[in-house]
Amino acid sequence: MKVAVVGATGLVGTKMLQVLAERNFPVTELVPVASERSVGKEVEFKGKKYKIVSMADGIAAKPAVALFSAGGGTSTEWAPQFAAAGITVVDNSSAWRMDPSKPLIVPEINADILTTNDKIIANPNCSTIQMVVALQPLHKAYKIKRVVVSTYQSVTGTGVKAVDQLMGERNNASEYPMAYKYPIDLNVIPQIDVFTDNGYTKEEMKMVNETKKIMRDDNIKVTATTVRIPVMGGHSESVNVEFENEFELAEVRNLLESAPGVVVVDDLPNQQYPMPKDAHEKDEVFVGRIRRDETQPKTLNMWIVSDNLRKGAATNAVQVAEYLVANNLI
Ligand code: 2RA
Repeated sequence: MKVAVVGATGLVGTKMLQVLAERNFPVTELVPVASERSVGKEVEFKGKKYKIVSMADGIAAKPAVALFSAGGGTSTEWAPQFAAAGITVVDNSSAWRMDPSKPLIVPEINADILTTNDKIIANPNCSTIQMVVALQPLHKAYKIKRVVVSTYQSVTGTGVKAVDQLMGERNNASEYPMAYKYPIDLNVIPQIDVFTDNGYTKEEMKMVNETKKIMRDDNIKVTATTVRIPVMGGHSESVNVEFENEFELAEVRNLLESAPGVVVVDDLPNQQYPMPKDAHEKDEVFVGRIRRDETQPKTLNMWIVSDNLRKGAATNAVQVAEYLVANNLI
């Protein structure tokens, strides 16, 4: 199968190439696509070098599927043109996520809604994906009323420039780019993306809105505070969940242990809990610190960590493509 990766030189695009190779996605020919300034450069895939081509040449190559991670503006302009040429797009930007005519997919949860008519499929925001993978089995069992989440997000979610800022600051480099308004090393920035009229950031509202769409339940209330921290391996989340129905902690643990894509790391005597440095380069969502919120009934606290470039972006997109292949949808 001919596969295009659009935005092939970015952090997520590079990870998409790595994940496609690792998971042995049936790529017969790779079409790496990037902005004009990268056209002609080469990327390596499974030991072979491929020349980066322009958007127009990417469409002309007629891949069966195109994995996009090139930003919202590029997706808004180009995803419909790929789709019009019969190419199925899995898009990692926020451009199509809340469009009611476009599916927003986490394969463990709602890939069953996909049909051959879906030519633009949205990949959710990284911090949403890891949270819903852990919430879904608990929602099925106890019905979620309300979620209060605070995030601790890796600089890799911003991109190469933010990694360069963090390392530049840490190494006292004479010059480095500023991805953020403030220093990030030895700091914590309680702002991810721009502010909206209600005082929340776009990242926070993504968690609110995308959760309802993916879990197909508009009654789930979510309130979020999203925070950037000087870390690279993955995003962490402190999640407080109130249910309609009573739960047993042992059963919660069992449900999470048997949930697809979830690994429970929760061994207090041995001080075992999920951390970004352990989640780095793993595809699963790690859950620990599972305990009752003792201040009110039917309420749980947990800690969720995942590699945001993998399950939060590239791996999820490749899993969507795998689902499309396995179900003859492309
Ligand atoms: C971030 N949510 O971490 C973004 C990446 N999609 O900033």
